[in-house]
Amino acid sequence: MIRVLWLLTASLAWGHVGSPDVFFEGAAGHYRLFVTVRPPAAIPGVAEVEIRAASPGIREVRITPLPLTGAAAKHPPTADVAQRSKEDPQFFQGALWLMVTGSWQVRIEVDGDAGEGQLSVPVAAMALSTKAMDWGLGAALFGLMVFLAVGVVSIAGAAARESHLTPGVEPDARLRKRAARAMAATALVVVGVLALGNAWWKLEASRYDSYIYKPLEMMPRVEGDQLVLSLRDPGWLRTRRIDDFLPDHGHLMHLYVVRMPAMDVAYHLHPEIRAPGEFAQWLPAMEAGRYTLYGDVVHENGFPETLTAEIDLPAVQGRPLEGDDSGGPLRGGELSDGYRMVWDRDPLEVRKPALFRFRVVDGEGKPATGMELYLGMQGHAAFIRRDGKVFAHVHPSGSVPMAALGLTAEAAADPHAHHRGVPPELAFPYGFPQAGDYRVIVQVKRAGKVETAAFDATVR
Ligand SMILES: [Cu+2]
Repeated sequence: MIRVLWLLTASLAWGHVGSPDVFFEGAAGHYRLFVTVRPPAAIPGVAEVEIRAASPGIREVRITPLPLTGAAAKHPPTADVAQRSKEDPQFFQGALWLMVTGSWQVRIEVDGDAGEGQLSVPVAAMALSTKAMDWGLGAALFGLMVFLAVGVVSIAGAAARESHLTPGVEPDARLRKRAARAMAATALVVVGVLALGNAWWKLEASRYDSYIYKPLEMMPRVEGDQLVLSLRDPGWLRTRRIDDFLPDHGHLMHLYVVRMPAMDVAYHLHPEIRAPGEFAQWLPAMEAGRYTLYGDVVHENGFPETLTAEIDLPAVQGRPLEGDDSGGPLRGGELSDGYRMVWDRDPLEVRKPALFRFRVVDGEGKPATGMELYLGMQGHAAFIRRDGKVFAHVHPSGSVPMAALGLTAEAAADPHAHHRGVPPELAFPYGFPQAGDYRVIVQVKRAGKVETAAFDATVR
C-alpha cells in the first residue's frame, strides 16, 4: 500500500539519450554519498559502481544488485564489499554483474561510526551495442582455424596412405590415390562443419541483436494548435507496452521541446493520453522552426525511456501555457523581475561525476527569496549536446527516475522532506558522457512563476 501511495506522489520522470551513466546524491542513514553507476553496454555485463562519501567514519561499504520490483527484490544475494581507494579513503569502488535486461537497483549499505545506513539506486540494464571482435583476436582465431582444418585433412591423408605400411617402404600409386580420396572427403566434412558453425554464430548474433535496446518510436504531427504524438514499438522485449506508463507528479510524459540548432527556445510540457499509445499537447504561441522532442516516460516496472523525434513546426498561434507547462525563448541566466541565475562553474571533464551548482540572485546579487518547488523538485536540468544526440534530464537527487526511486524500500521514509522551504542554491549531480558543446537548461520556480535559464558548456 505504501508503495502504491508513493507511486502516486512520486516525483518527476527522468530520462536520457546517449548518457547511460547514473548519478545519484543521497543519504544512506547518516552518511552522505555521491554514487555513480556505469551500466554495461552488453547484458549480461558488469556495472561499475563508484561511491564518494562526504561523511567521515565509514568502515565498510557493501553493494548488491537486485531487481527493482518483484519477489526477487525482497531477497537480495550476498553483498560484495566495495574496495576502498588507497589514495582517497572517502572513495569506494566495486563491480556488479547485471544478468538480465530490465529495471535493477544497486543497494548500498554503509557501516561506520554513525551506525548503519542504506540507499538504493535504480539502474536500467539493457544491451546498447554488440561488441565488435578485436582485430588481433579475430586474426589469431582465423589462423588457428586454418591450421586446424589443414591439420585434420593432412592427418586423414597420412592415415589412409601410411597406416598399413611397413616402416621404410614407399607408398605405391594405389595408396596415394586412397589418401587423396580420404583427404577430399575429410575436407568436405571440415568445410561442412565450418559452414554449420558460421550459421550458428550468425543466428546467435542476430538473436543478440534483437536484445539491443530500441526505444519506443514517437511520431509527431500537428493538428491545429495541438501536437499529437503517436507511439510505436519497433520490437525489442515482447513484454514492453506502449500504455503502461506511471504518472510522475500527475504526468505520464514530461516532454522537452527544443528549437534546433540554435537551442534558443525550449519548453517543458506534459502531453496527455488521448488514446492508448497516443499523446496530445496544446501548444503555446511558438515561433516556426525545427524542434527536437525528448519525451520522458516510465513503464510500470520502473523502466524509463526517452522517446525522441524531430518536427518542423510552422508558427503556432497557440494557447497560453497552463498548469505545469513552462518555457519559451531562452535568455541565458536572465530571469523575470531582474532576477538572475548564476552557474558556479567547476572544470568540466568527460565521464567525471560532478555537482553542477547554481544560485538564484536578485537584482543586487543577493540570494533570492520566494523560491518554490516545481513539479516537486527544487529544480530541473536538461543537459543537451548541440547535435541533439545527448540528452539527460537531471534533478538535484541525480539522474535517477524519481518514479523508479519510489519503488525502492527507503522511498516511503520521507517523501515530503523537501516541503520545508526551498533554498535559492541548487546542485545537480551529473557527468558528461562525451566531449562536445552542450547547453544546460535549468528550471526553477519563484514567486509562482517557472523560470528557465540556459548556459553553454564545452567539454573537451
Ligand atoms: Cu525534471
